[in-house]
Amino acid sequence: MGKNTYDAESITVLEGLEAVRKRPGMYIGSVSTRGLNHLVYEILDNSVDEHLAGYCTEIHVTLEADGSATVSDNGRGIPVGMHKKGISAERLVFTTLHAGGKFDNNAYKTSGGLHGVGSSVVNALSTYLTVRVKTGGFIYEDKYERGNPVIELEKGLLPVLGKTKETGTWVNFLPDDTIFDKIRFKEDDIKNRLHETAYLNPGLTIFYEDKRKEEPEKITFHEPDGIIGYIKDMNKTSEAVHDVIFFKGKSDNIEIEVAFQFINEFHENVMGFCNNIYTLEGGTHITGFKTAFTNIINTYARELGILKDKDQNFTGTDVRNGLTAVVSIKHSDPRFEGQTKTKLDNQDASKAVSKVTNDELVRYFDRNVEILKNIIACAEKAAKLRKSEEKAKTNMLTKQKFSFDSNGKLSNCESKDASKCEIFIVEGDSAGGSAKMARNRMYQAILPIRGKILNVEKASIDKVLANAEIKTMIYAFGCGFSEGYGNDFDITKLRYDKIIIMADADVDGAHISTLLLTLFFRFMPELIYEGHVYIAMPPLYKVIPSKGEEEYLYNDEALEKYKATHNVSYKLQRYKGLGEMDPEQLWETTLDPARRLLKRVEIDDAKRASEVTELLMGLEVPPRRTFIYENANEAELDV
Ligand code: TTJ
Repeated sequence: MGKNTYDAESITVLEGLEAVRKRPGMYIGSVSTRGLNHLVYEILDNSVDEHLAGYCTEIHVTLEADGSATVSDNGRGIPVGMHKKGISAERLVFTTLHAGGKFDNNAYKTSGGLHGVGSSVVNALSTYLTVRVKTGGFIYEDKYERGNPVIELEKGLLPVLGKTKETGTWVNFLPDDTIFDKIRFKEDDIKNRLHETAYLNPGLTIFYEDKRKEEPEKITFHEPDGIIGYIKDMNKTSEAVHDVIFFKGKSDNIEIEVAFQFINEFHENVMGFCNNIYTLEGGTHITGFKTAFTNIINTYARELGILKDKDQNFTGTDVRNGLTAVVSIKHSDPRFEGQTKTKLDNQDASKAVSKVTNDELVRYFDRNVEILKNIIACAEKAAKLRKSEEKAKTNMLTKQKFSFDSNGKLSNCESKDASKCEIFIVEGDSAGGSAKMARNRMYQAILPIRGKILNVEKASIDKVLANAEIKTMIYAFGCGFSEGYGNDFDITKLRYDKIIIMADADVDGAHISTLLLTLFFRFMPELIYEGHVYIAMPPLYKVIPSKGEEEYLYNDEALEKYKATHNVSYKLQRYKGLGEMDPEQLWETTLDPARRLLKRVEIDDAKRASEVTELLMGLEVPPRRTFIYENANEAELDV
């Protein structure tokens, strides 16, 4: 008996999945909670694809009491029959990288970014995974452990559990705790994702259940109004300028749907989707929409005499002032590029979206001139503000020189190699002084910022920008700043790989971090998207035992653990602030890359970022604190 083909096939399969286990980050982005949640989305996307193909109306997503997750649908069921070379089609789906598209001729198969990498990746990263398929009158079952099938097939057929008249697919899996930092799914992200999926698929109902809770939580996500409902929901606490406007159309075989609404606020939120994939970095569909929108508004503004001959056109940012929009397209062959592979790259999408937007909006605005005038008024307000800000910027640039040492604040590092340099933004002059003495001068720059800055927190952003310390900071980074993604901001000029906020673990510290993060979100979002912003986590305690080593403890959990595991008397020193540490202690605990604890500020997507910005910029204090603390908890550990 030679090597049969089945064996040969399984060997390549296992080699493939072994690669996934070796470098999970390459397949799911990271092994943080974010990567963990991606496992659910990865499986979910298959059911959504079945819905898009027209065969599935209900999906259940359950976070099970044992920590596993189950996704099931009422679609046709993954084919269980024999595929090529004696392997069941279902097994190929779960054991071959990128097997997804081979079995369905679904035109909307997703293929972007972290999505669509295949159920086999989930399988490889799961302690166990069980599949049940209802099809052709029977229920079949298959099981895997760490990606390996554990059931031996008889004549290539899956075991039958029973009979049924229904069809569908059911998948239950437990993420592997030797791969992921933590294996507790984060329900808020999952709920948001399910809700978003429901908005994008108005014919779909998603039943969510969290059985990990004592009292299981159940939510049904069904949004028959689709993206119109999405816009309404996002704007529900704002003052709307008009009812949500919706249009759709098809051009060049690309389906386009747009919903938008202006609100009386000074910011924009334009979200793009391609085949239901959220495109954080935008791309051609968004460009097409924006280009058409800017042209239309300027053309009408001139026709209506709102812009006179001598007036300049409104800028794109002007015409989107107060705009909330969702641009959702379906493309048969989407390509994604960019830092996080979330930027749509298909050139035809730009033209198609532009054309449909132009045709449909002209038709709409011709019939609704009053609404059009109100929308143009939003652009006028923005243009006015922009002109005054431009003046402020030029003043700022000409009035003061920004050599780093001009105000004696920044102690820059010696190295010019940005990939190795870090800048610590330190709350308070005394901690700043210690940090300057303690630092590694070669690679660590220190910029002290005084608490006094808090006074400008509620001020308008141009006042914030006029603040000398903030200016020093922006110039130290070297990238300039801009409102909106892209524009004047040039991340390639960034002088530091890590921007580390170092503030006390008290309310004032939280405030200063808040202000800085707000500033970054609004003017330098790429710093956050590209993972350059960190929060230093100084220790809360130092324990000095009667015998044995002294230890720094970074949170109350660690203290509890220490108490539980050490049976000696000890002195407990509690740090109230960074200022209490001498330079040596500061180095040991907070500056030394080998020993410190940093949390990376990570934002799941621009939507969340803009919500956060609103939260942060708003005047209510309580929700803001929640953000800081929550964010600190979920942030990634830098090692
Ligand atoms: C493919 O074309 C033939 C009929 O069935 C189609 C199919 O595979 N449908 C399908 C797959 N529905 N649901 C899935 C699916 C569901 C989950 C939860 C997980 C996976 C990997 C696939």
